[in-house]
Amino acid sequence: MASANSVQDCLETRTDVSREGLRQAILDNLFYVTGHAREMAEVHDWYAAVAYTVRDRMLSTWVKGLEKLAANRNMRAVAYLSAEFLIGPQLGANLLALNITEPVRGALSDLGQSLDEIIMKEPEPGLGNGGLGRLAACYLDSLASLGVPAIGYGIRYEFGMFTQEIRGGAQVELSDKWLRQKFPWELAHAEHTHVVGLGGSTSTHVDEKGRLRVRWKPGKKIMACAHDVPVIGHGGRECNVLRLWRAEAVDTFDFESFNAGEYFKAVQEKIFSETISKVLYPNDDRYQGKQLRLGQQFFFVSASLQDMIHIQKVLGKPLATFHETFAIQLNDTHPAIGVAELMRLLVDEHLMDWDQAWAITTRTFSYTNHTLLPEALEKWPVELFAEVLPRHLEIIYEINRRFLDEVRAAHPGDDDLLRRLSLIEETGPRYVRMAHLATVGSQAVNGVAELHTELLKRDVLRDFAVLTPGKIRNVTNGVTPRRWLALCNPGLSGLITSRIGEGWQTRFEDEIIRLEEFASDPQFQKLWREAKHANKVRLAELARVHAGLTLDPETMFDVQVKRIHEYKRQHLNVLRVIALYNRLRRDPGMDFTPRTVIFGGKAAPGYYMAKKIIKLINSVGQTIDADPAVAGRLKIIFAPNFNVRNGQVIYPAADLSQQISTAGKEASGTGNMKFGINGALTIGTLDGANVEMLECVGRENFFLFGLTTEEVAQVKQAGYDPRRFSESVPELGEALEQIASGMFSGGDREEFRPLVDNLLSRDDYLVLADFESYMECADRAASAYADRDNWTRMSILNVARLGKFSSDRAIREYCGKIWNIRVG
Ligand code: 26Q
Repeated sequence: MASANSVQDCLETRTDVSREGLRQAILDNLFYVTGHAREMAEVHDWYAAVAYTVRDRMLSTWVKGLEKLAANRNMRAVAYLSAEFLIGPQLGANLLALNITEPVRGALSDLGQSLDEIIMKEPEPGLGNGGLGRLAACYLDSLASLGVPAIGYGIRYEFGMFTQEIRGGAQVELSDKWLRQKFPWELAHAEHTHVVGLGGSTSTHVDEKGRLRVRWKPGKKIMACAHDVPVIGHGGRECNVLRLWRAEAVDTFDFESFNAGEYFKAVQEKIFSETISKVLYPNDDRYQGKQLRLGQQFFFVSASLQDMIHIQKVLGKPLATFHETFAIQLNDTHPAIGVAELMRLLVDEHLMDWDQAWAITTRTFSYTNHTLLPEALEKWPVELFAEVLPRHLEIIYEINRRFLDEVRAAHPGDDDLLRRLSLIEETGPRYVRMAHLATVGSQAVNGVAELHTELLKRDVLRDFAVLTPGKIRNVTNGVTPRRWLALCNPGLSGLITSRIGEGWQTRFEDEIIRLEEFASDPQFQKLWREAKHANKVRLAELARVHAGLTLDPETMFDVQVKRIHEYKRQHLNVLRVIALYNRLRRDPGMDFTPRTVIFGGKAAPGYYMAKKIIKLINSVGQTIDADPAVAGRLKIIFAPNFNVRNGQVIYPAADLSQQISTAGKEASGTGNMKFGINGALTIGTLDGANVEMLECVGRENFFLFGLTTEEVAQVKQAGYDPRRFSESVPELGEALEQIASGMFSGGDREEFRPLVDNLLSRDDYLVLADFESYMECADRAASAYADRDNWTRMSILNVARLGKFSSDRAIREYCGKIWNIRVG
C-alpha cells in the first residue's frame, strides 16, 4: 500500500495487507480498540475488530483525499446535499474496494472465525427510505471510483429507517437502533462544528459604514457536529468523505439558562437540540408540513454551507469564487432551503451585495427532481416557514420579487404566468413552493429518466421550461455495478470475469456488452443457470433461517421488492396471483410454470392503503399455502424488512423482475436496473427507466404490457370507470369478489373492503384497466421461462446490454452536462 509521510511514522500493523499481517492487526484491534480478550469475543466484537482493521487501511488514502481537495486549488468539487444516504453494510463493500477480501477471510479463518458470518452481523445504517437515498449512495461510490473530488453532506439520524416485522400478516414498525453498538466506520470530528440558528426574529439597522443590514436573532441555536464516513473508490486509490451532521446542544446556551437558575429549561433546550437529528421521516411519497422536518432540512444544509465556506477560506480563496470551488447538487427539494441560506450567508454574514451573491448562488446549485406526484412536491405553509426561518422567508420574498420582475419584463401582461411561476402559492392558504425555489436558484435542473424529464418539462415545470429553455436536462439514473453485481453476486461475477476479464467492474458501460458473444453458448448458458440457481438456494436458505419461510429454488422466482405504494401497484400483482390460483383450482391438470411470487418492501407507517396491501399479500399467501391442490406450483410470500442487505440477496436470485407502475408515475426506478444486471428479465410498463432498459435490451427480451402515459391520460380524460373492467374481465371480477367476500380474511368482509372499494370506485392508478394486458404478458413470461435455453439466452443478453445503467455513466453525465467537471 502506498504510504503518505504521516503514515510512514505509524506502525505497519495498520497498513500491512498480508494474511498474517491482517491476522495480527485484527487481534490488536480486538484487544486495544474494542477491549475484548480473544476468548471472550463475540461475533460483533470480531466485526468491530475487522472493521477497524479495514478502516486503518483506508486512512492514508482518506487523509490524502482531504489533502488533495485542499491542495488542488483549481479543482471543482461536488457537494452532494441529500437528506438521505442509504449506504448499506460497509464491510463487504470496503473489502472489495481495497481488494483484500481473500486475505481477510484467510486471517479470520486462522482465528477460527468466518468472514461471511461476521458480514451478516453488521448492523446496516438505514439512513434513507428507498430509491432516492440509495441513489445518493451509488453516486458517492461512482464519484470516488472515478476520482472526482466530492463530499456527501447529510444527517446522522440516530434512528434510521424502521425495522419491519410481520405479525399476523401486518406490518409492525420497530425502531432502528443502528448506533447501539458503535459505528466503526465513522470518525467524529469535534473540530468541525458549526452553529445553526432556528426561529427568532429579524431586525434592520444601519451599520457603521452606512449600509442597511438585516440581523437575524435566532430563538434557538444548535450545534452541528461532523461525523465522517470514508467513501473509498474501487481499487482503493481515491477516497472521498460522507459528512453527516449530528445535532448537539450549544453549551453556552445551556449555561445562560443554567446561570439564571433555570436548570429545567437548560435541559429542555438540550433535548430539543438533539431532537433535530433524532429520526428519519419514514415517508417517501407524501410531503407533510412537519415543523421538525423543516428544522432538519435547514440544520444540515446550513451546517454544510458553513462548512464549504470554511473550506473556501482554508484554501485561501475569496468568496467571490465560491462557485468555482463547489458544484452543489440538491437531491430533490429536501435541501432546497440552501438557496436562501447561501444568500443569507453571503449577504448578511459576509456583506456581499445582493447581485453578486445571487450570481454566485445560481452558478453553484443544481437540482435533481425525483417525482411528478403532486402530493409529493414539498410546499411549506408560509406561517410555519416564518416561525422556523423568518429571515429566509424574507430572502425568498426578495428572490421572488426580483424573479417575477424579470418575468414581467419578458412577458408583459401575463398575470397568470406570474401566478404559476411564483415561489409562493397564493390560491388559498399561502405556501412556499420548494421546487420553484430550487429551480430559480439553480443553473441546471434534471430529471432522472428520459420519460420523467419530458413529463417534467410538459407538466410540473412547464413554465420554467419555456422561460429558460435548455435549463431542464436529463440524466438517467444508474446503480453501482460494484455493490449491485460484484459484491452481491460473486457467482455470476466470477463467471462474467472468466469470459471478459474484470474490466466491467470499472468500465461497465463499455465492457459488459462483450458478454453478448456468449449468449448462445450452451456451456456458458449452463454455468449461467447454475449461478442463478445457487443464488436462489442462498435466498431460500436465508428466508428459512430468518423468516421461517419455505421457498423452492426449482420454481420460477417472480419478484417485486420496493416501497409499498399504490402507484407501484403491488395490488395488481396480487390480483394476478389470485387469478392464477383460481385457474389452478379449476384445472389442476393444466400446464403451469411452478412459481414463487416474492414481495418485499416497507409501507410508510401512516399510509393506510399500503398497509392493507401488505396484509393482503400475506393473507393470500396463507390461503394458498393451506390449499394442497396448488402445493409445489404456486406460492406467494412476503419477505420482511426489505433493506440494502436483503436486496443484495434478493436481486441476484430473481428470474423475473416486476416493474409494473402506472405509466408516468415512477420517475425512474433503480431496482429495475439491479434486477436486470443480475440476470432477471423484466415484466414492466412503459414507465421511468423501463423505457430506456427496453430500448437497450430490445423488445424481444422484455415483457412489456399496459397503457402508455398518453393512454393513461386519455382514459382519465374520458371519465375512467373501473367497474367496466371488473364486469367485463371475468378473472378480474372474480378475484375482486373473492377478496371482498372474505375468502382471504377468514370470512371477514371488512378487512379488505377499503381496498376493493377504492379499486372499484376510484382506482387512481388504473390497476383494473391494466389487468388484462398484465395477465396476458405474465403468461407469456411464464411460458418463455419453460424454454430454459432461450430464457437463459435472454437473461445473458439483458445483462450484456444494460451497461448504460451503471452509476459511473450517470456520474460522467453529471460531470459533463451539469457540473462542468472534467473526469479522466
Ligand atoms: C419529503 C418531505 C417530508 C418527509 C419526507 C419526504 C420525502 C422523503 C423521501 C419525500 C420523498 C422521498 C424519496 C423519494 C424517492 O425515493 N423517489 C425515488 O427516487 C428514485 C431515484 O431517483 C427514483 O428511481 C424513483 O422512481 C423515485 O420514486
